[in-house]
Amino acid sequence: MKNVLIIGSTGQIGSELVVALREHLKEKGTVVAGYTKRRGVPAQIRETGPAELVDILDKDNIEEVVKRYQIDTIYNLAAVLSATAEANPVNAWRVGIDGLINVLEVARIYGCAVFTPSSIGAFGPDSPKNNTPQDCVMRPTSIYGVSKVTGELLSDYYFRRYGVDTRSVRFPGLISYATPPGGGTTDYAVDIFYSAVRNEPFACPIPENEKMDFMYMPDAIRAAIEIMETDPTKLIHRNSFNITAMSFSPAEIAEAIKKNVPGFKIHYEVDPLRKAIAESWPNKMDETCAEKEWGWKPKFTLDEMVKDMLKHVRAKEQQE
Ligand code: AKB
Repeated sequence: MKNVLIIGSTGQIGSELVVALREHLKEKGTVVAGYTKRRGVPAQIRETGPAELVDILDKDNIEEVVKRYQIDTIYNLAAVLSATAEANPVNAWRVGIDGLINVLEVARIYGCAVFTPSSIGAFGPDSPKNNTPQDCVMRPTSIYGVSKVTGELLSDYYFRRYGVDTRSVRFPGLISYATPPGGGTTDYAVDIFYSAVRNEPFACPIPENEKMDFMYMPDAIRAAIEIMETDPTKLIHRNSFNITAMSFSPAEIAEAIKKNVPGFKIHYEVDPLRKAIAESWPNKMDETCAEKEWGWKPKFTLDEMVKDMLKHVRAKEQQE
């Protein structure tokens, strides 16, 4: 990995991955931040390296940037998250799949490696809920999940058929203070921190005891870098590896927050759409394939993540 293009560099994962990869590669490479007209590009990203307009639905545009910067690795982070995707399934499919095939075609022609994150959303109600295996029945019921499974299969197809070096992970709900997520089912686990530091009660859209997998962003960023740098001969799987760091329900994260913010209060205003999606996802995935094949190991536990999030969200709120 030397010259990297990050498509979707201003989103929840992208905005932190650009910074981490620029720091990781230093003068050994270039990290081009691909951004859209709609979102623009924050000063921090523009001032620390090249930034280019990249429309995932425009293959010629992707090709031109890849050629100009001699890109060898593409992080394809353009996605419409699960709850938002239900409002416009055709758009979610276009971004997730028409966009992905553009990226894969450019990668095939120019010999790039490609990382396209999958998600716990790739599983469905027929998948085992506990210790959900790496390889099992998927059959997701959300358009987000349908496009994630299709993306996994398409990425594996390009590897088998053309040798394109595609690799990825199934991310759990990601928790970060830097850039807010938008339209996900797991977003409550970010929003809850803003209520806690403002001393406001939190109205939770997910049922009290509904468990899902989660991960703190520093672990997620490390996973995205490590998997692309791992020795490919060790990989039995490619698209995509189960990875997780913690599994909790709204009641459990609320308890962990209460240890630090004793007066914190949560109540439940369940959103039927998010409830249905959450119920179709695993309680906890089994990540032993990622451990064995590329040494994956998360660092942050629930309590460590909660402490760190509270510290940073408090600091952010005080600045505003
Ligand atoms: C979502 O909730 O849609 C995402 C995900 C788990 O992929 N955060």
